[in-house]
Amino acid sequence: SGKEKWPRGDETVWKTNMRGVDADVGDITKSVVNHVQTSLARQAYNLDNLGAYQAAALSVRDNMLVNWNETQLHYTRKAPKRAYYLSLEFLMGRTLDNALLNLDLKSQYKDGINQLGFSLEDLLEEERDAALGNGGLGRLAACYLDSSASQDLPVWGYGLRYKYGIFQQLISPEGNQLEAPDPWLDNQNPWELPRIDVNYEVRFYGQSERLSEGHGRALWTGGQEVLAVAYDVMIPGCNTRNTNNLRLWESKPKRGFDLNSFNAGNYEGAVESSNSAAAITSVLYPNDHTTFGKELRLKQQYFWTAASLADIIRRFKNLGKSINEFPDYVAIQLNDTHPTLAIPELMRILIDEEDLDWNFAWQIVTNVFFFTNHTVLPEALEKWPVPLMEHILPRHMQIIYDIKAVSNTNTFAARIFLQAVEKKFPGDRERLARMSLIEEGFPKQVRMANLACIGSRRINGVAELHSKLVQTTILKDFVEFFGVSKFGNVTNGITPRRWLDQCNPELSKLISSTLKIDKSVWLKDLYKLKDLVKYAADKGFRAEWAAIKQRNKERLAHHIETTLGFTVNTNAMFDVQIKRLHEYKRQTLNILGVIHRYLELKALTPALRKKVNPKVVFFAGKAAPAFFKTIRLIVNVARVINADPETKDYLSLYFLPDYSVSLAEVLIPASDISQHISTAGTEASGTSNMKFCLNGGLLVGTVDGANIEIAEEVGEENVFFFGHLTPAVEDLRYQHMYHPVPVDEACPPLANVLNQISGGLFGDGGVYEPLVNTIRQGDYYLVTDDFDSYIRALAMVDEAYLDRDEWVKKSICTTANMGKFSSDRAIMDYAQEYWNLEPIPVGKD
Ligand code: NBX
Repeated sequence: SGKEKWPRGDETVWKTNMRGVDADVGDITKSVVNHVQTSLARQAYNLDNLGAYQAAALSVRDNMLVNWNETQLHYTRKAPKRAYYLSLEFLMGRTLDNALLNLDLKSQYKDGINQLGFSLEDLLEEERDAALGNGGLGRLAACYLDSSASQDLPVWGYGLRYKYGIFQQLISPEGNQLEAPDPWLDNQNPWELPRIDVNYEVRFYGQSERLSEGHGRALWTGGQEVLAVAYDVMIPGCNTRNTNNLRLWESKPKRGFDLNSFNAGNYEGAVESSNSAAAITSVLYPNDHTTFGKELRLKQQYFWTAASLADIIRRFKNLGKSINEFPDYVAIQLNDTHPTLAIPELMRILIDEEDLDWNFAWQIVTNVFFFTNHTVLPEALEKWPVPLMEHILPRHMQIIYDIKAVSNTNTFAARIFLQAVEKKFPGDRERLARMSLIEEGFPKQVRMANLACIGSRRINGVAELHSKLVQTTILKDFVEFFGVSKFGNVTNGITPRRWLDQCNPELSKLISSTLKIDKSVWLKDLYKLKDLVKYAADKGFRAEWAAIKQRNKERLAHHIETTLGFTVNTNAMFDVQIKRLHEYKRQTLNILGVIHRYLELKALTPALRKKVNPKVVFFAGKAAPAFFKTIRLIVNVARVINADPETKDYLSLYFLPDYSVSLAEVLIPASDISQHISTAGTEASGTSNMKFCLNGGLLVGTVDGANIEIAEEVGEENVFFFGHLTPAVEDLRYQHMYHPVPVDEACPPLANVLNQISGGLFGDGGVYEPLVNTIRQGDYYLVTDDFDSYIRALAMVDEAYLDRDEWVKKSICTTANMGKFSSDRAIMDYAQEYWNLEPIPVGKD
């Protein structure tokens, strides 16, 4: 009962026994040894690196928990408005190093671990990546959690606890991608806290019966009920006690198994329903940009949004406020359309369970949700077949039809849109059809972007150009309907904690000592880096800067040598393209450029070749099945080039398998240049471009996504731009269609490259025929149209690299001007311009 004394027992006993954060080495070794003995039940004399890592992790976790508990208590007492980041993907990577740095305990743990006979660096390598994401969208969510905690903002993440994260990529001897499961939880995960007591029932299938005419209540019964169980992951802020939470849901059968079947001796039937419940959170879908029509994926989306909303509403109700104050206490960010079912789900709760009137419920809903779009590629816009939705979520399908009817005829629509449309475009039925939540066809489909757009308070894109394109293409009708103020831009950002301090410790140290400020200051105000510009003129500083880049290249070479057995030439320029493989990202342009460079080298005399700057090209990235051929080509080109005695000192090429956050942390600090070469208008933002530049790598790129804003900040003289601009892209595609020009005429050097591939220079040319023909025919992503200008940009890179002093200046000025791209800036934008959220620092009042 509420009158119970709390805490129970003797309050002073509680207080004197509450632990704080371990500050000195003695406390740390004691806590690690304690975990070895008790949590792991192991002995000091047969402890391996994995065991020592686990004990160290548990000890660090204890320290995080002290702060986590304090933070949650503080938030509960202060009862501020909170924001929730709903993302089907969180690509967290490793935790231990990041936690040690954010808690400022790294040097103490280093000493303590040393005293116990281990090396902290070795232990860090024992940790498996948490890879619950495909690429940029999932990693962005992870950076945003770090920035929310670091700026004391009361933000929680909600996602799914997949048993298997993104697949492990293997490359077969022929160069094909092979996929293996990622059993990341097999060694146990010290970073998650199971909350068996926090669970919700989620219904699927069944019947929905309307209880009144029109848009009133309904009763949804029957079907299958699945249990959602919470697992909490602590998110420590940098240099603050604020520690936020990422809550991941696991699906479980509601009852262990079906007792009737079990009693009847039908053991398999008895576990069947438990298997289907567990399947919901078993695996992350590995496709980026398309995964539609799959029943299990739809079930994942609903399972996760229903459990998260139930949890958010329960927390809100504990405040004792009336439901109409919900938008004053809760903001929910929808990371792409994947959580859009939260909109009809909140309607269902408000109407069917809270008994609110339809219009009132809709007013609450449209003040709670915010929607971020991450792509304008038309094939990537999520749609669900109406029959599938009706089957799995009958009540939500009714609500979607109600929203459709009401939003097209009711107050706001009629007043603002329909009348205006009638006046401006009498009888414009096409416009209504485009804006409808339902796409006509066989079958009819629900358009999730339209639903997210109608149901949200504000909508944003992820870089200036992208946000413009969202407003002028896919959501144009909605801008004309709602007015432009509902639409905005928040340019993406990256956390400088992981993407500089953690992955490039030497550079971080040099920055702090040069600027004469503690790293905790500039890491939380990245604009401070600007002061580095004046040191670009300092020869000694440039030498140190260049030496760090060199050591990072050696670190990468060492990593490759020990994991893959290749010896990499560290005197070469390192040129890196690492990202998901996708046609629009144009890894093909890069590999065709490499072949072109190889053919040119072959044509030189040995004496002239000696004047060429050596270059090593790195690729990494996982592919959806449609793009396997590109990997195969890269691997087979590498095989030929790396074995050619005439050229191998001047050009070599590596495809590094199984790209991950941890691999990125080694590659990025080692790059001289990196490639971000999407067809203009197709890459919404890109975020690795920011990571490379922050680490002093220069950018080769198209005028696309956040490349544009990076060039604005660092100066166009420090970026190697090439290619057609966005407005030209459509015209070129039109020309391809109606006035095709053969590639031999359009671009002879490219035609030569394609002929060499077909001719078998890299093994059976027939294998690559589909890929090569796509380009010969003038491909949709304009490889032919951009090839010449791409080759010229790379020639300019070579020329600039010859003047090493100038190059290092460019590198310094690039890092110095990356302040804008801290995810702290981005998340503060969301907090102020979207969520209306205040920082709630722990222990400061
Ligand atoms: O989101 C990416 C964009 O392509 C990048 O330009 C952008 O920088 C980044 C962050 O805003 N999108 C992305 O990574 N999408 C997915 O991974 C994805 C995964 C599943 C799915 C659709 C998209 N069904």
